[in-house]
Amino acid sequence: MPPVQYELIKECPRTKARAGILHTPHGSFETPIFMPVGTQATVKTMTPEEVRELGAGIILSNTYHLYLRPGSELVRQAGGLHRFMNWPHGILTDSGGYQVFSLGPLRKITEEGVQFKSHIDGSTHFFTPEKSMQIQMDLGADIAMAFDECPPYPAEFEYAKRSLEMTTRWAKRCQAAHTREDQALFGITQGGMHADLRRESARQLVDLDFPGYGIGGLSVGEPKPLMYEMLDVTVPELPKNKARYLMGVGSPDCLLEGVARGVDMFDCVLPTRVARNGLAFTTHGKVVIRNAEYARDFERLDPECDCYTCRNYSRAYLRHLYKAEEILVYRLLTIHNLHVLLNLMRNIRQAILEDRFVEYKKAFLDKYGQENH
Ligand code: PRF
Ligand code: ZN
Repeated sequence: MPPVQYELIKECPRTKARAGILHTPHGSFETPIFMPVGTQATVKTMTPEEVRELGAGIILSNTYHLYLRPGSELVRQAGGLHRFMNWPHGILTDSGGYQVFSLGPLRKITEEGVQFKSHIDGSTHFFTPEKSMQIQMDLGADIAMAFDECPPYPAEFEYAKRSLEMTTRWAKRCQAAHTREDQALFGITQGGMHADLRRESARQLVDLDFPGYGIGGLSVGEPKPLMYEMLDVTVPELPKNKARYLMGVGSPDCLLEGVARGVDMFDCVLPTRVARNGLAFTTHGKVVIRNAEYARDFERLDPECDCYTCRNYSRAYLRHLYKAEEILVYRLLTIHNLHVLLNLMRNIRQAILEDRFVEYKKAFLDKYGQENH
């Protein structure tokens, strides 16, 4: 039995949305699920207890960052990532592929792997599928991700085709190198913005029989309708009894649209990153707390939210903290944004279970408003 199992509980009769449970060595988590991002073995500004209290079951961390600092060997010596960071629940590590490709001119891709320069000290490193597996086995997350290439947007058909074929060969090398029995290895589908290539990639990876599938290469600058189209052609290729994870996507509208297309797992730096730029997601859209209009606004951040921040602080106070660069504001906005997304996922799941997902989605989006990026 693979260490991570997806259990399907209920399907929406009118969309591809589904409610399930993801069983891992560090607990079972209700899906659809949002995974807060803890790139450097910390969800920025939060203690693990606070993250847990907000309802998170599984978080994401990064091979690339932890390899460079403090080093995966050190994390292994500390007893693995769970113990090192004091998070005894689920962890998924991304493979480093995407982070390395995001370095742009600092990297060079060949069949063997990717050479890149550290963003910290400029030193040269080489990642291969085998190396990514070794690092992720050292980190010891519940779920490791295959080492993939995420083509830039837009990518020509020929480039995207060669890239997805290499990603499949890399996926096989990852499987051969991955030997940790208490860790699951998920494959990642690619294919650029080409429907045929998306299907081809998914079929090739399904043949390799991974215990779960990441859907990569989306939310890389394309218009949202195009991303939804790619999901529409990818997900039906994936097996029903395995988890599907849309990588790097986490705005409220994309979560709803992704769930409607059969996605079970999401991660995104958005809620934690924008919090540090003074931005809050609310049920009525985004609030830019630094704006002058909130200077004397003694209303709560979101009167419909029951998070710690909204129960206790006014917009005027949060704006004051932000203008004064007081670090408490980053924590307060992170608490709120994570609560909004985690609560959204709970509400989505309940709506699926009660056969009212379509109505819930429409009501949420009508109120939240449309976003185009
Ligand atoms: N591959 C990997 N990680 C990712 C992506 C990908 O394509 C994306 C794309 N949105 C985010 N994170 N390995
Ligand atoms: Zn709130």
